[in-house]
Amino acid sequence: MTLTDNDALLIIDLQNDFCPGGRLAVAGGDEIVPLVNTLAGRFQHVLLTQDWHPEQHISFASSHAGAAPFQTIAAPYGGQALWPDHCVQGSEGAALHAALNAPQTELVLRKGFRQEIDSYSAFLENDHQTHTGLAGYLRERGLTRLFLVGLAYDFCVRFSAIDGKELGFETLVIEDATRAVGLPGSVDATHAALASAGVPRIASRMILTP
Ligand code: VGL
Ligand code: ZN
Repeated sequence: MTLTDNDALLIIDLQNDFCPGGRLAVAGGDEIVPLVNTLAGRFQHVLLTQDWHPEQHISFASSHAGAAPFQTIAAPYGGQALWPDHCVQGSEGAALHAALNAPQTELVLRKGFRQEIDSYSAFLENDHQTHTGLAGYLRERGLTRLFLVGLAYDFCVRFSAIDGKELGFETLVIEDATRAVGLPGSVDATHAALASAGVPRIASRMILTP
């Protein structure tokens, strides 16, 4: 696959709290870092996101009396899964994985910073109305095709990819450069949702082999 100046690698939430030892650890989350670094070296444009929550965020189970992580509550904007406290603004858990090496990264987009709205997607918060600004940025920069990697496949990668596609960007997921949270059924649901949205899952070798 030939990459052009209109292509961007979008690295989703490769942060300590989503890696082993973190507060919302994704199995093998850290394993993808070397591959992400290699991929980043092939792209002319690299962007990344950081999950970036205030204390007492709506998505934290600890913010809701009697609630436990991985339960779903009714938020004003619809169902919201609850998580352990994670990616608190400025904390070590919210920092990018120390081995992530993509110094040419042009944009760091933080999301989920509103107390009352979570944001899995890099484009639209969980109310599906509040924009993060990423679509406007990409359009102004002429970046038309996005390759997604990072964490977690079945949440932030999933919703970012589908919103990107729906907002008019050609969007692909490099599946071996992701890892999943893996709640019951979440990986299969993600495969199906990406397929019906027209987001291909590709292997990193399609980028890395000439
Ligand atoms: C994520 C759950 C909560 C993710 C973020 O990055 O996939 N998952 N916050
Ligand atoms: Zn989060």
